[in-house]
Amino acid sequence: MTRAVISATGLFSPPQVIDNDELVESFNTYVHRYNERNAEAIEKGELTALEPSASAFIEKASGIKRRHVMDKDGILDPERMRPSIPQRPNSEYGIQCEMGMKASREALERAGFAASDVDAVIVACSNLERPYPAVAVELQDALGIEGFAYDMNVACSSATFGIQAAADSIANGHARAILVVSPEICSAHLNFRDRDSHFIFGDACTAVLVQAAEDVPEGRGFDVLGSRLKTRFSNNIRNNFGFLNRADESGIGQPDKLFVQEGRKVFKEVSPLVAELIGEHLESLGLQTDQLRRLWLHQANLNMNELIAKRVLGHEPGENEAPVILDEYANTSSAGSIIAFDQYQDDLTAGDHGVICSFGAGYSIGNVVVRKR
Ligand code: CO8
Repeated sequence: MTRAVISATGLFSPPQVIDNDELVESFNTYVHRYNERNAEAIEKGELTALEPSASAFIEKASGIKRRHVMDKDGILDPERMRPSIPQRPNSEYGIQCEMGMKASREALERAGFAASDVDAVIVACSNLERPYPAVAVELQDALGIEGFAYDMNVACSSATFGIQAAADSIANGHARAILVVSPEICSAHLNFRDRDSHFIFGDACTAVLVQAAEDVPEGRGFDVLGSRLKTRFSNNIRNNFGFLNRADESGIGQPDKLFVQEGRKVFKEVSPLVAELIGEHLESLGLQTDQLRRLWLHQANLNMNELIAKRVLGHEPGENEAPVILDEYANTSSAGSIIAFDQYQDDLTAGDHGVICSFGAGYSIGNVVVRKR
């Protein structure tokens, strides 16, 4: 069986940034206008007045200070509160394909590997701009790759599930080099009028180049020692947007066609599952937790990551033991743990072990144990 190696990663982060104060100002303007417009109904008890948001709450509850987005103006306009991303003509590459090209080219450049030598593309993310043709096939075309491509969606765990799919294809001899690309435009599926969640997400695209070990020079990349996936059904993170919406007019425009969650329940239910799965996976590979140099965890909530890291490591995580990138990027769904991996790996030396672990909607958990080459 051929072992898989993560030979390089790439990141595209949109240049437009919204900090908490800007986001809260827009939200609170919306709240003020809503309460004024509905003052009479609120007075009569027919409607409930909306509560304002607060930057201090956002940073304390989540660790998020700012987020990169594809369109700042549309999101911050209190009369709009969603990005403006016009549909492109079919003759042009789509926006997720374009994000994927940028991240993939960075990964290929870092690996010193030609796009024409890649055998397959997996686009793995939470929201795809259309059902078909697959964004992955479009990206394959844009990069000049022969072979095959497909899209997959396991929400926050898409990238780690994609890495396992790539490693399996390599092990089975179906391909020797696969790009796993996660173009996440979370801002387009976020309800910026919902106080509980308007601050959570940002946009980003990551690319992971997975290759057959024999093709990667010694000293480059990370051996994939194993991966473990787990899913358990839950309605606590849900999005009811889909092609059947137009067959039921009563639902169109409802908030549940965007991201909804019971954040506190997610926190409580998912954290122990994740810690348990990482522990069991390491044990099955004959590894002790004190051999771990790094945990690149899903980036949804700072407090959640600290709790999981403490449970796995048996002590408070030291500096960079479980790096957090939420302050700069917010939750970028499946791209989050890969951004952490991309940005916090240069100090590792050959033989160091680490874990890339995603968790979220489904519920879904994807764990990949790696060793620096
Ligand atoms: N400003 C001020 N106060 C607020 C605000 C706000 N914006 N929002 C809530 N509050 C208040 C509440 O009213 C409440 O007040 P009170 O105590 O008086 O009732 C108080 O603050 C506490 O509220 P919560 O209990 O809701 O706050 P938490 O401490 O639980 O923090 C979080 C909320 C940050 C949402 C937290 O629960 C969390 O992060 N949980 C984990 C969630 C998680 O991991 N989710 C996974 C995300 S899913 C994913 O990653 C990918 C999904 C697919 C992508 C979709 C793309 C869009």
